[in-house]
Amino acid sequence: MKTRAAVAFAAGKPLEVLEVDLEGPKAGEVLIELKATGVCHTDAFTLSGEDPEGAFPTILGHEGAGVVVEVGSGVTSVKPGDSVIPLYTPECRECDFCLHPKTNLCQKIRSTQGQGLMPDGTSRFSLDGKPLLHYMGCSTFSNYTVLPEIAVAKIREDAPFDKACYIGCGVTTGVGAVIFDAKVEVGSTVAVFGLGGIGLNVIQGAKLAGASRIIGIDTNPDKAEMATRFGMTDFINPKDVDMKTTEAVIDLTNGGVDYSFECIGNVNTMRQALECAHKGWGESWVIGVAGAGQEISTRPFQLVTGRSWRGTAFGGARGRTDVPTVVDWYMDGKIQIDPLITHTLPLEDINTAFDLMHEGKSIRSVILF
Ligand code: NAD
Ligand code: DAO
Ligand code: ZN
Ligand code: ZN
Repeated sequence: MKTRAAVAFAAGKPLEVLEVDLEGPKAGEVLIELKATGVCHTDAFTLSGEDPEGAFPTILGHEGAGVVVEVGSGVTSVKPGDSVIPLYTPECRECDFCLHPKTNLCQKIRSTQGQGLMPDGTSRFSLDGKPLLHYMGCSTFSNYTVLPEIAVAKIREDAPFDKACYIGCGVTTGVGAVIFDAKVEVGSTVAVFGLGGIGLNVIQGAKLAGASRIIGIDTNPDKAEMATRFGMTDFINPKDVDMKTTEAVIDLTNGGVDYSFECIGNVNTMRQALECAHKGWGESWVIGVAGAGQEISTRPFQLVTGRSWRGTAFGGARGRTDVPTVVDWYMDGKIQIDPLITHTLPLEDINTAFDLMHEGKSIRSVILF
């Protein structure tokens, strides 16, 4: 079939919206009509050429929501008409990782997904007879896409696609890091470095968990208003404080926070986030993805004295199991998404969504098909 898609032909070039060819689903695969997709920093990171795994030409996008159109043989968990969210972190429920209680990083299709291919080693997308690569196993910047069944979460039918798509990455990553991975307890103190699309979701996750104090840190003072609406109790702009950010957090919390989350992708703020965690028990969680070749450092004594340094991907969510729960939290009013969707655009204007992100004018832009 033909489908409209935004194609990334090369790093650093704007996307081109055109008709491409899409093969139907093979055994164990699902054809989905995307209704909406968010534009995330990771798409921009790959498009910039900074992503060591980035390969072109490709169809980017990994934060979508839509409807199942057709299923390949052997597919049992979804059927045509089901509302779904594509999963860049799949859940096969049978690999060593899925069977381990401490991780959500299913490895069943990791190697082919990393190469931009379906599990059989081929692509379903092509243009003029030449293959186009898939991206993060999702390629949601296409009106139609094909995914392995294990990379599809079935969600409730009353969830609006233009909001639910954000659960495919940003919402689950932030809220899930607090609830599924860190398991923040009622009354905890929390510091959040970076108040963008991820950090705001960490803040609302911390509020949902019952944190007593939520300290937000951002060099852009315009971020404070929305963060306060989402549950931030104290704001630190590193540019405005005389002391180091670490000391400012320690000052506010009588020795440091129980949990800190780095939501920027900067190795210096990762260090600050670790070092403002409380001696003896403080946990610091890295969410931000640093540029290729970057390294983190601290004095090992920070760890010897009881701080832990951890990382989290997709909020620790097991996609097929936990994404429907996050959708319920939204539909039940436990978490907010609507104020975070600052722009909606047609696919033809997708490059504007990248511009808005780079100019710091959007929290999340959503493309409506
Ligand atoms: P964003 O650009 O919306 O937010 C980053 C915020 O950090 C901005 O508000 C910016 O003003 C602030 N900032 C920048 N430098 C700062 C500094 N030195 N000190 C204080 N504040 C600073 O980005 P986002 O969409 O929220 O994504 C954040 C990170 O999370 C990115 O690195 C992204 O790749 C990563 N991410 C990780 C996962 C995961 O599963 N681990 C998933 C999605 C995104
Ligand atoms: O299993 O080795 C692996 C890969 C897991 C990928 C997890 C993605 C981490 C965050 C990247 C940014 C997401 C948009
Ligand atoms: Zn993302
Ligand atoms: Zn698995």
